[in-house]
Amino acid sequence: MDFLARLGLSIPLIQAPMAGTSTPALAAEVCNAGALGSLALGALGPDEARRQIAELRGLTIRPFNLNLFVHKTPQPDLKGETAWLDALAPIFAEYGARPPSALETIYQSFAGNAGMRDVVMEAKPAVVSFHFGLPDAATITALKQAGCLLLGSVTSLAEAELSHAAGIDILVAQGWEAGGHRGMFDPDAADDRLGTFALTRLLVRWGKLPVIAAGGIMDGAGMRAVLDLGAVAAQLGTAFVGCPETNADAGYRALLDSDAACHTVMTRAISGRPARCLANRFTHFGQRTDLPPVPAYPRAYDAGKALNAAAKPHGETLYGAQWAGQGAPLSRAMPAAELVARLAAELAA
Ligand code: FMN
Repeated sequence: MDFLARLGLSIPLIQAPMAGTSTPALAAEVCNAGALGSLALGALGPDEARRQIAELRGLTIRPFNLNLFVHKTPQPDLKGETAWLDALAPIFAEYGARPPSALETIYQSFAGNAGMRDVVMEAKPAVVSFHFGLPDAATITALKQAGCLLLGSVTSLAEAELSHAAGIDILVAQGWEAGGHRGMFDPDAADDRLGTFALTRLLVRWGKLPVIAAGGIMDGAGMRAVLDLGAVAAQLGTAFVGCPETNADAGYRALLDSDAACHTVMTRAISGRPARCLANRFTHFGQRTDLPPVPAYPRAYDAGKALNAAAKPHGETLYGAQWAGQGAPLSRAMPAAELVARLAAELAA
């Protein structure tokens, strides 16, 4: 399959979906500049998802990607979650606050989610991508019959094999360098922590599906490198965080733009799943060795978001989910259309 021709792209570039950070405006600018823009629907319910899709459609007529989280639905664990909240309580207290009395499952998985399935089937986007796992066979069949190209994030050959067997069209090979949540299907399984370079090459040599490389790619040279490894395109997340079109707040932008960007940490403490974040007070807390187990995703994120909300009014922005990949020091804050044009020029140079 000719990925670029099928989607009419002029550059082999995908703006990564970034729940909480990417916006319809960002995706539209990227699409209009000739790359593939993505809307992250993973943390949204059907009403807000419909609203964002309509906003995007109002800003571009070009193909776009809708992204969904397909994680296992967590079981509440009152005892374990109380222990976690007790461990966080002293930090909340520093800001005159208390942790939530109990954790909630703050958003639903796409697995078995009829409401979100309706949203995506109505929208019939050119591309649908999955993170954390795969939907059931009936959903995959329905989306393919609707003409959607299906992308699945994978972090290993085993996940690639599952994706291939399920009917996924293209793999997004997410390396250990990548910013944001690691797409591994089972966050408790052993993780070989394959880097983007090794994983991309492994999956290209395996040869069953086209590969999009993701993780640590920040400029045209990085894109060229993964194309040379055999990828059909590069998916960049961190590179777009500093664009004015994102929802990143001032604290996140400032940290990304500082020497602190040289330090990122893979942590579960913020959300309950491994995710790469700029080193901050939350990742530092997560590195303590005396903590109880972090509750399941996304229940732990309920407390993580509450802590950030408690600290921010006091001027403390370092409890945010400031996701970024290892390439963060290479980030360039500029409008998305300019960034896409810059990447295209660098790639062509
Ligand atoms: N991937 C998803 O599939 N869905 C998401 O909602 C999502 N949110 C992210 C949020 C942020 C702020 C970042 C930086 C990444 C996110 N990712 C998400 C991961 C990206 O798809 C991609 O794997 C990663 O950005 C690639 O690494 P890079 O950040 O070094 O470019």
